[in-house]
Amino acid sequence: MKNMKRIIALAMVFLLLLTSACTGNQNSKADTSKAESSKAESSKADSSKADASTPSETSTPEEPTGPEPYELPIVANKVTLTMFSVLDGKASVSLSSMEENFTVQYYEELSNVHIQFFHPSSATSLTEALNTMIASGEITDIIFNIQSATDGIDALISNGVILRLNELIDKWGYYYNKVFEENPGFKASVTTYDGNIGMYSTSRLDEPTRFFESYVVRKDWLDTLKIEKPTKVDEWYDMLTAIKTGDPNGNGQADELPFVSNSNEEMGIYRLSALFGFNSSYYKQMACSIFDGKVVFASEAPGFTDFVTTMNKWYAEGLLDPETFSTDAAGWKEKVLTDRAGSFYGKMNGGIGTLLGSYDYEKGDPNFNLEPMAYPITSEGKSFDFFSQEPCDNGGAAISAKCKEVEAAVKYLDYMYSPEGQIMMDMGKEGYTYEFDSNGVAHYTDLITKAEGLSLVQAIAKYCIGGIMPRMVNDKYYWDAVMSYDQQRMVYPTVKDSTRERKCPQSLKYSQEEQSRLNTLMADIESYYKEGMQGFVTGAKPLSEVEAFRAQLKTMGLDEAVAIMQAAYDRYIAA
Ligand SMILES: [Ca+2]
Repeated sequence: MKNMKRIIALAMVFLLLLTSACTGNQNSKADTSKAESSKAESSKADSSKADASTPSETSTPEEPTGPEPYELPIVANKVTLTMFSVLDGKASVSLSSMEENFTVQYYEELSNVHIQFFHPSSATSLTEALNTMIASGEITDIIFNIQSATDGIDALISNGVILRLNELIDKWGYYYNKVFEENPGFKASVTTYDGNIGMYSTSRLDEPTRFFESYVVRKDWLDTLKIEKPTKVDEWYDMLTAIKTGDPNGNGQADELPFVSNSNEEMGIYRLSALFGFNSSYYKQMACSIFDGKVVFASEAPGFTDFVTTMNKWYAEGLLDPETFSTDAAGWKEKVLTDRAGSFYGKMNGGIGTLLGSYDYEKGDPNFNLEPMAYPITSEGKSFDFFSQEPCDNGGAAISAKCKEVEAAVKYLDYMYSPEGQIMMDMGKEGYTYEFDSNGVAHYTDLITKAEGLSLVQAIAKYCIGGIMPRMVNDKYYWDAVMSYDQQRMVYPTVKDSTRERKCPQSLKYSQEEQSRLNTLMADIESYYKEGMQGFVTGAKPLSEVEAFRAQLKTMGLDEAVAIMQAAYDRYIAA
């Protein structure tokens, strides 16, 4: 198995070598020659052998050639770094600090870097905790969740709170630099308006890991009703109506709620605007879409009137949960688990997986089944995805300007991006917390899957750093290992082929002035928009006022806000 893995790794290195030779990346020579030497335990001899294969490097040794690969341990003598990071609820069930986490200790053994964690109290908001720490001047060496501080990255750098990492990555960030080279757009995503890189960003480098949400339906009800999953908008209406009128839960009452909502992250009717070819969820890119290179706010999208009119009709006909704007995650789950909900928008794990796992099949319907549905084909003949993730998340870790062990801090974060570091963070130690099967798929061992009194994700959080801070990369092994049901694995193939041509990029960059102006404008726009949407859907606001609503948003400065976003989008495209 190990040999096979190594052969595959070498084959991939060779491919990379070819690819970067063709694209002529600045740092490709130094990087590709070292890619195979990333194994933590591999000897120095390996890397020096690799050096010999890069003749052009030796002729101009003074020229910057990008970061050098390195071996663990990171430092010869143990150093301690302090780290601000949230103690995830899944870990706090069994740990009082991440210092007790097995993989944190294992990484310390390999790296010689001891991490002293500072976990903010769950009683204060993250923003408040970060702001307080920054104001006190007593700042940890590594700061996770830095994006939640009130000051943006550029301000934190210019105020001397955190380090600009660009030059440090050039010097020591071998694996992060490789990510830049292998993922077009990634570097632009992590670079601020002022050209700073202020953090190591959390990321999803393997494509399947970027897809973990979809529409979900009671597949057993569709079978009972003898209908297929809908692929077009009118088929959606037919499906919801059939659920409403066909008594699929068999209790003789029309008590079914054909589409239910979870108001958290606007996982409700806002996600249904994809049926009309635009994004209406403020939670996602401030309700913006891209139409032919233009940033368009929801109320200005061509399908807007059609969307709100349809939602109003569906609401009036009882096809949408009457609590669609008020119910929380608990309320939504309860409706699914008590056989009242027909469909919803939800997550692969927290939705499909959790619900399949917590349903009472003995008391309830033994055929209970949830499956993902594709984004439907709109009247334009296309299926639009607005909600998948990009390789670069918005979160990440910064390094304090007061850090005394900068090289160790950079490399501690950087190694998490190496192939070995990725699987170590997510899965722990091979042979102890995980094993590879004969197909090369990593599985958690019984230590985790049979941990007493802990759910799978809680057990993972006790022993590994999969899915929680301070890991960097959500890798494909973890993505796969946390799925207990085939229905969860169906999400990626179900939604991956939709076009993302109208999806507004997650990380548009603004100058500090632009950001502050945008925040001011959007604060009022957001509340007026959401109030209006709720009114139109529920009927509290007559549909005859849609035009006045759109006009009012414009008087509130919508055009100016969109112009700021448009400029940022144009820069993003040009980068
Ligand atoms: Ca019924």
